[in-house]
Amino acid sequence: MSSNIGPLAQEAYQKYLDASSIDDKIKRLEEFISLVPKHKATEKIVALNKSRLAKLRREQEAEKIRIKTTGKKASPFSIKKEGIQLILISDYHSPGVGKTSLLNLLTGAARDKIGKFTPIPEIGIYEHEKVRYQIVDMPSIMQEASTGIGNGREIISQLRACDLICFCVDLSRDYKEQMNLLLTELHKSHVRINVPPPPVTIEKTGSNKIQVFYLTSEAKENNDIEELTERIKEIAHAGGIRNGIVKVYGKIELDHVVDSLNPSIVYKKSIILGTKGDLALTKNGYDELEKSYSNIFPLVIGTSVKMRKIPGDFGKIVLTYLQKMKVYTMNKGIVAEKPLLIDSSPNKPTIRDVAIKIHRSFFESFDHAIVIRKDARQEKKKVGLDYELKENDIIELHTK
Ligand SMILES: Nc1nc2c(ncn2[C@@H]2O[C@H](COP(=O)(O)OP(=O)(O)OP(=O)(O)O)[C@@H](O)[C@H]2O)c(=O)[nH]1
Ligand SMILES: [Mg+2]
Repeated sequence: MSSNIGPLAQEAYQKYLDASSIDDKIKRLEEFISLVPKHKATEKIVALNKSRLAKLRREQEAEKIRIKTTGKKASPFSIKKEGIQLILISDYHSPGVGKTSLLNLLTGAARDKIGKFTPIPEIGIYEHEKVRYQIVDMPSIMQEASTGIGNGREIISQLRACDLICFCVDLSRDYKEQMNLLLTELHKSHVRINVPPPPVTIEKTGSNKIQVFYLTSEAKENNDIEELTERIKEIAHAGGIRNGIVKVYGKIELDHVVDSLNPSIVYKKSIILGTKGDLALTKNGYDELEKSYSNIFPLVIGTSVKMRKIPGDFGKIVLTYLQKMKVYTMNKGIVAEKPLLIDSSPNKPTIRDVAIKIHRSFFESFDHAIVIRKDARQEKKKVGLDYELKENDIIELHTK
C-alpha cells in the first residue's frame, strides 16, 4: 500500500474489507479514516472513504426502517460474505453426511449441532496461513430445490455468490444417488460447475439483424463455420434477439450459445469432500467416486472427522484450486499482517494487479514498487507496474 497511509490504517482497512455486517463495516471504516494521516497526499483517499461511509450509513438507516416496518430481520439464509466463502452442501435423502462435523473440525463452530438436522445455515471461520475462509454449512438440498422446495431458492442464491461449492458425499453410502441429486438441482438452478464461461457473448443492437464474428484463431477453427453461424443465428432469434452481435472467442457448442442468452447462469468452482473415510469399504467408495466424476471434479478430498483427517493445508489447496495467490504489502519496512489475495490466472499477476486491488488511486499515482522476495538472488528490487509476482512476495508501493 502507499507509504502515505501507515501500517495501522492499512490493517484497519483490511478489517473493513473483512467485515461482514453493515454495523461492523461502518465501525471499521471509521477506524480507518481516523488512522489515515491527514495531508495533501491522502486527501483523495479520505474523501472517497468518507463518501463510502455515508453510503453505508444510509444503508444502515434503510435496514432499520425495513425492520421497523416489516418486523422482519434479515433471513438467516442471507449470509454476508467474509474472506473466501466455501459452502458445504449435501443431498437431503442421504441425511447426516457429516457437514456440521466438518464445519466443527475446521472452525470449532456448531459443536452442539452435530448429529442433529441442520435447518438453517451454520457458519464458522477457518484460518490457514493468515487467510480467512468462511465455511457455511447449508441445510441439505432436497429434490426439486430448484423450484424452491426446502428453502431451495435461498440456498441456491447463496451458492450463486460463493467462492467454492463443496459437495459433501458420504463415502459409506451410494455416492451416485447423492451426486445425481446435487448435480441435477444445481443444473436446473442455472449453476454450472467447474466449467469456464463459454467463449461467446451476445449483445443486442439497434439494427443490422444478427451478425456473428469469430474473433480469435481458435474461434476460426470451429467446425463448419457457415453451418455454425446459421445455427447461432437461429438460436439467438429464438431467444428473442432480432438485431445483435454475437462474438465468438474460442471453440463453442450450441449449448454455449443458449447459455449465453440466459443472464441467470453462473459458473462456479466446486470440489467434492468425501466424508466418513474411517468406515468400512469407504476406500472403494472414494476410488470409485473420484474415477466416476473425474471429468467434472478435478479435486476430490477424502476426510474423516472421526479420525480428524482433513489435509493440514486444506486452505492452501483451496487457494491453489481457486487460482489465487497470496502476497504481502509493506509500509515503511513493516509488513502487513494479513496477506493480500490476487488472481493467479488467466494472466500472471503483476504489481499492477496489486495496485488496482488496493485502490485505484494508488494505481493512478503509482511511481515505483519495492519487491522483497526471500531466497531470490537479489532479495530486494525496485520494479514497475509490469513486474510479475510470486507467492509470498512482499510489496511496497510508492506513489508520486
Ligand atoms: N464414523 C464417522 N461418523 C461421522 C463422521 N462425520 C460425521 N459423522 C457422524 O455422522 C452423523 C451426522 O453428522 P452431521 O455432521 O450432523 O451431519 P450433517 O451433514 O450436518 O447432517 P444434516 O445437518 O442433517 O444435513 C453424526 O452422528 C456424526 O458423528 C466421520 O468422519 N466418521
Ligand atoms: Mg448438519
